[in-house]
Amino acid sequence: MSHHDPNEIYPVPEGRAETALINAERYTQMYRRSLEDPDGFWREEARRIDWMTPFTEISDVSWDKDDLHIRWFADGKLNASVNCIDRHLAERADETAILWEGDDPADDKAITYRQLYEAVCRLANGLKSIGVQKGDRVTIYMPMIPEAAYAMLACARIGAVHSVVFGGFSPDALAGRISDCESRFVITADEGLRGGKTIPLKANVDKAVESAGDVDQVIVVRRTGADVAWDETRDVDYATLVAGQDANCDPEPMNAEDPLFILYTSGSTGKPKGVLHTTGGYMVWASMTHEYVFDYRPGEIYWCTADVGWVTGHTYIVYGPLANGATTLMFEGVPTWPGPDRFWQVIDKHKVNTFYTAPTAIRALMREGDEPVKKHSRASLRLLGTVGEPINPEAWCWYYRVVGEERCPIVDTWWQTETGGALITPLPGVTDMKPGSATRPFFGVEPALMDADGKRLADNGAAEGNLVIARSWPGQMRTVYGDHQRFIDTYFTAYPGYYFTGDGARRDTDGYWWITGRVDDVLNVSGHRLGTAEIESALVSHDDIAEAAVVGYPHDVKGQGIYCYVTLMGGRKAEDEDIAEIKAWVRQEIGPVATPDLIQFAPGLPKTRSGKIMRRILRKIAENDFSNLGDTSTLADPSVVEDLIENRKNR
Ligand code: 6R9
Repeated sequence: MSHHDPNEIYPVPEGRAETALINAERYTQMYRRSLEDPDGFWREEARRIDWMTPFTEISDVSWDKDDLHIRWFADGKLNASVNCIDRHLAERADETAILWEGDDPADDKAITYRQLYEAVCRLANGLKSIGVQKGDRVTIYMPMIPEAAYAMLACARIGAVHSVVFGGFSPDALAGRISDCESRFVITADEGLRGGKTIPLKANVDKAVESAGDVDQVIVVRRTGADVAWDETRDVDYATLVAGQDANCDPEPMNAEDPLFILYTSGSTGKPKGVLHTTGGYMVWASMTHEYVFDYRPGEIYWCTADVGWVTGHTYIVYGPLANGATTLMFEGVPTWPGPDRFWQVIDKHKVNTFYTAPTAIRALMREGDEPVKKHSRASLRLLGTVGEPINPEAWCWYYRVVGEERCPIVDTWWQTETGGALITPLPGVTDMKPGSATRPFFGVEPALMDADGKRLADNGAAEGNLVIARSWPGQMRTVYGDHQRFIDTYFTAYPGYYFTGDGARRDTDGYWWITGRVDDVLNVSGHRLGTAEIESALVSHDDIAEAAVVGYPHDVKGQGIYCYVTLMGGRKAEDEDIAEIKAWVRQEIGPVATPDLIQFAPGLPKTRSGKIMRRILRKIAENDFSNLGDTSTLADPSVVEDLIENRKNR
């Protein structure tokens, strides 16, 4: 069993600072300037984007809830697709823009910047030909195939607003997202293909459109060639649509504050929010964070394993890397198919330099042991990244030691759909790492901590509280589509004058930031604040525990008790002594205050399809309240919930 000292420091690997784009001295100087002279800083930094009409205004922001507006570079005009494609043609038309790896390991292709240009222009013209106009919303419900990126960029080219809906969502979830933004166009595929299994995308769209109503046209890419139902008046074959189109399409000059996309994300209450990002600020943020956080150099192969249905796919598969002229790897499959070594096999096959994935994937692969990793050389790797949830030190260390062989820095990037790109993150040539800490703020980002009474805690020294951001940054979301009041209520009301992240955080004496999890997941046990992530991390550091989720439940004496859902290694069934052992373990790892009150062994945990544990459901079950579990439609495997309820009742 391993123990982790939270202050253990992993220095920037040798030689890295000398070659990195940003070293410690430069970080300090740039960070200071970004806060002290923001206008000067952003005026220069925004030049990384090609503007059709240069901006003269920098920012015009008020977070006052009675006059809330956020505008960056507002008098500038640009087009996102030009920045991702056209401007690279002079120098790298024949270099690979998108390196596609199919679900089947024998299936791959390289799309050059010139080919990307032509594919996007043809589709943009095709969209116009069926009536898509500037400002129209276009829903994209696609597998991870190049056409998904073409679709996003074609929308951007003509000023249509895309709303990508993850291909794993149900027809109902899709319908809700189509009707919320009154989208009249859907782009999809006949079927998706993941882990050797097909996903009936077109059939799902057919169902969704039936209930969503006003969809005029559905464009269908033939991915598997399956026989799908066809409505001659509504359905359009993608290949036919683009076949006769001109391979040039004049880009629409967009105002910096014109919408680029909507992306739906779950809140703690109510239906999903349509997070709206605009063009100028988002592109600056995507490009800048991609370059600096991943220390990106021309010619490198960069792989983010997210799906384009999530914000990580938007910013770090499509817009960020392409804005920088990178080669971005797009993977259709899953980490464990055909074998548990697929990631490492793909890394060797394509000589991947940067690999960016989620802690949940790392934990799953860690369970498979070191052998599948070591079977492949991974010699090309220079940098590793994580995103999506706090990473427990065990998983971090395995990733660092086994996958990266202690030569690759890990960038643990904290951010949200709402933030557009990374806000708190190490920089590879700058930041000494601590496993589990997202470390330090990116340029222009001023994080702060609030206590329960809404008082800002001191900016120096150790502190813990609710994480807010004290000033605007260009990549910030601008509104909730169709519900500006909800935007104000959710993010700017709890702490007037601040953006409220919904996360809790701790800052240590070195000024490092540790995200402790969503604030609704913070427990108050006998007056002590405990992050569920902290307890989970302790649990999974036990050799017998594969996965754990912790929630609070009402406790007569302590206020809240600690309820732990635990999955044992190898699906092993629990014995009586396991409970005593695990309680003692956590007590020892964190302290008596963190001793679990109840432990429920679970064969599986309820997760969203992006791998996030749905704590809301776990809290209800822990509270013995099975009647009101809310929306379970986004679960990867809904049957897990029935098992949990059954076990809870039998306790
Ligand atoms: C990019 C993304 C946002 C929430 C966020 C936080 C959690 C994301 C994290 C992290 C700790 C990290 N989160 N990255 N927590 N360390 N490096 O995941 O966006 O799906 O909107 O989720 O995810 O709780 O508030 P999104």
